[in-house]
Amino acid sequence: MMMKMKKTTMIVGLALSLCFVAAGTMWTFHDVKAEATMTVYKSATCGCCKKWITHMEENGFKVKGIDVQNMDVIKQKFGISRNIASCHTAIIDGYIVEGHVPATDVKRLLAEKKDVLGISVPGMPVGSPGMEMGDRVDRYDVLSFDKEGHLEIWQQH
Ligand SMILES: [Cu+2]
Repeated sequence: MMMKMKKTTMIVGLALSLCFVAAGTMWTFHDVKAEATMTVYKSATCGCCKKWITHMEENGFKVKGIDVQNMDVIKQKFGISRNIASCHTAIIDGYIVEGHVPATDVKRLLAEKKDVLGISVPGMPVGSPGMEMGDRVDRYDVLSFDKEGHLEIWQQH
């Protein structure tokens, strides 16, 4: 009987350590997912869009750029209102990333899995990733938005 109990304890212990290994593996998978392929809709002539894609790639994202004739169609398709719109629209892991959002904010969005449609940097603030112009850096906010059009400050820069 003692032998059997010891064996059970060992099995429980083994199962627990396997759980920790599994949890560790899940974190690794999560990291990979955070760097899932991002699709970026942009116009073919948009230079700052290309620069933003380079910024994302430099931060570990796999990016697929798609050139479209009319970005208004994309904004309508994804329900991006004028007050949060920017030059390019990206989709990753079911989220919308609109405009010159820093890679760190996208990573946080994918990690926290907040119940929002996406995040945006409205317009094209100077100094945001892809909008570098010498030493000038304007302050700007990354906003989160939901289906109802509620906006919240996601991160201040
Ligand atoms: Cu731009």
